[in-house]
Amino acid sequence: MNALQQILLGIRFMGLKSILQTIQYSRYRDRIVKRFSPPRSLAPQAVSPRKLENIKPFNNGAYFSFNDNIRLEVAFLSAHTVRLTWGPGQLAPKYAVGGDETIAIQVTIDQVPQGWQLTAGGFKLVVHSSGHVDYFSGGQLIRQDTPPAYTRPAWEHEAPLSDEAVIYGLGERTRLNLRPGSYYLWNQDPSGSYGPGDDPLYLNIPLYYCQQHSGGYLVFYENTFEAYASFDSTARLHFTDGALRFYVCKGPLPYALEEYTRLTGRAPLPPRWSLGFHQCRWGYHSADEVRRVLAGFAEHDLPLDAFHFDIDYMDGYRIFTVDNERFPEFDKLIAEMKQAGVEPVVILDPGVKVDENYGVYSSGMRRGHFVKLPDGKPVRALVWPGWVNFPDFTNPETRRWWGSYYKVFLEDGVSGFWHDMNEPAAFTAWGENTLPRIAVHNFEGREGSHQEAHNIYGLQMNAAAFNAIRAARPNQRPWMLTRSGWAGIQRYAWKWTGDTESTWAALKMTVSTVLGLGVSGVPFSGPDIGGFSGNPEAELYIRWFQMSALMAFFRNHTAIHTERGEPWQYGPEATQICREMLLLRKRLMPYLYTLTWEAALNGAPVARPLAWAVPDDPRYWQIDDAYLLGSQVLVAPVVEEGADRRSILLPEGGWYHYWDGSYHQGGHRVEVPAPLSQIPFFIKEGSVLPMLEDSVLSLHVFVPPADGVSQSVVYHDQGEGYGASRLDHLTLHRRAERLFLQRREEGTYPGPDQFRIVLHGAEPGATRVDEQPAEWGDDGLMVESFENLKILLQ
Ligand code: MIG
Repeated sequence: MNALQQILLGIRFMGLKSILQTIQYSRYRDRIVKRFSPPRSLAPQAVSPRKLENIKPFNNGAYFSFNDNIRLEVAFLSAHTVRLTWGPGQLAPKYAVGGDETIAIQVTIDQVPQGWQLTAGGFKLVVHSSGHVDYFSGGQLIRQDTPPAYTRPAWEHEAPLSDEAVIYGLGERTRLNLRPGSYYLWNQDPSGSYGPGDDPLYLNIPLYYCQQHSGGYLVFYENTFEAYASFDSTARLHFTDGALRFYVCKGPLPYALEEYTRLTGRAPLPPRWSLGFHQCRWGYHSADEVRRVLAGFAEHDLPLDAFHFDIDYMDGYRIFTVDNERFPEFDKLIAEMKQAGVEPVVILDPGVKVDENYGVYSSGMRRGHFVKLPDGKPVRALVWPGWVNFPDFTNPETRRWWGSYYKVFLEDGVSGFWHDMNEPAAFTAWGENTLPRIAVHNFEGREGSHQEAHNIYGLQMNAAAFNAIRAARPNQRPWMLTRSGWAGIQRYAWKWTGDTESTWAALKMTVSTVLGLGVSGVPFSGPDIGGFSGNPEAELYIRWFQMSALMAFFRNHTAIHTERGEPWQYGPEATQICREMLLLRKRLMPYLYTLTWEAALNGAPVARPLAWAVPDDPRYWQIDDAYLLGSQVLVAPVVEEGADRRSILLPEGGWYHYWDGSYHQGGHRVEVPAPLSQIPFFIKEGSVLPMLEDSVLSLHVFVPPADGVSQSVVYHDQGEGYGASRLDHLTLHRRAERLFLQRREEGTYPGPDQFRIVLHGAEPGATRVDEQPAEWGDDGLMVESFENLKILLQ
């Protein structure tokens, strides 16, 4: 978009008055920035560690002192993770990495010719007297740090990359492999909409995973300041302030993520309904309109699980209010929805309208909850309600105060919360569309600038909400969706990919964005179906719908001023295809739900890059138009206009094509039909895929053609709350023409006690269930409860 188009679009979205106000805000901001900026001092000289002066070992590491007051602390946190902290510089607040760091790991420290060697199990570091640091895993060199450069207050850190290395991560990006490329780490609303190449976006995390031959590793920099990253012959990170503290976790990727999420926390189990289908649109203007939309879903026989209220429901965009004229008796509407099995979700923005007659504002003012200028006055900015103040979520008092308002909606029965504009985003005519950097935040009492608080603003907004909801509704699982965040955001919220263009390129890009978020520790995410800003043709809409149905977050959403986006707006064929996908999603629920359990257990994302399964074959590392959905399913969405076939390089092993049951040997490229009604996806041989069919749990067994053993699990609980759970461990064993399926229960949740067994890729003959002969029906073998199944294959 050029500047004029941007302005015209702005006028259309916000009206002329608001545009004029943006000019006012931009001038105000420039004025205060000028007034409060410190005088420029002479650029300091860069210094680097060159000479080791002193070393002081401790239980799990050592302190090193270098020339020019540069110091390094090395601390092993496990035999897989080491933390390095180069100073001077302010440490980050404990918002991402919490918990107790007293680690019972024994580290051996030896003097070696280059410097000092620290060993913890199979993980070894050599700190050179010259400031270089080498990392070894099982004796193999996996990474080498160049001595960092400190140019007060900025740190620059660099490590060479091997030729074949690919890089994933940095939070929300538009590409999967980030190499070569340069990136900016500063949470930002791209304004309007975004597509491939736009950078930065709403959610940045200074974390990357390096996938390479000699064993991969993950690096997470615990530094919230504005930063730059680039990956070419080296990986280079530049932090504009703060201490250079980072964690290195050894690969392969699943292990590294398990370690990283041990540090920054795991996503809690979500309520099961959140895996269903969510409907949303900006511009559902009244309760009547909402009712018509819900009726439309019922009429068209389209199952709906959640409905999101966008900003239209508010009274003049005042947070925690409802417009009583357009949405009278909101609590009744909410109750009606829930009665119909649809979970209501409301949007909340952080900006609080400046209005003396509005309780949230006056209370916040009275108690000093807003972000301030250095002179103590609250800083104003412009968003939907006009002038607003922003709550300071780095203040524990403010978090409690803000959290107390969720009760308003919890009492009405609202099920989930959607946090938008929390980069934070403000409307401007020029300059940065956020708060001025000189603004002051509380930081748990120690104070810091917006420069430091900006990237964790969204994280702390979600922390405030999560803790409040958790306390107010102790028997229900909080569910939140966020646009911004930072490391650790997975503990609180799911993430949607924001305002994407409605183009084929953006559809394809979304795969990369979702995979990159997953590698960055955010296991649950997904895009707006059809893209946000435009009017997709039916074909693009259908392809987008199909792909979203096979991602964690499955929501239809579109911008105000676009055409209506409900499935039936695209005609009967589209409606039918969407209906089938909705039903498929429902059938897949036991599998998807088990994936949320897995994410909660070890941080594994729902959607994973192919490198997850084939870490030693570089042919797979750059595939950005396909993904693994858990460990048993591979999805190859159609992301090209007009395509009715799809080719894909399948990982080693055998794969069953879902739609026609054909068997394909992995390790090379296969091509399958992809008519408009089908998104290609495959199930790995040896899988036992749990599906809910006619209220019975079907176990779909994908029979391996050769001898072998494989494991699957199914997780069960009541889908909400914190009660009993159960895992079914399933072991599938093929020996010649005999197939054994063994089931072992762990945990006390009672159901299910009936199963349907369905075989794929082989015909069953004589069968015994717990030693008793059993008969197969037309649609499989019904069994009550079982421990051992023996099937003679025909
Ligand atoms: O300035 O609430 O990304 O999903 O519909 C735009 C209105 C504000 C941006 C979100 C989008 C939402 C819209 N919001």
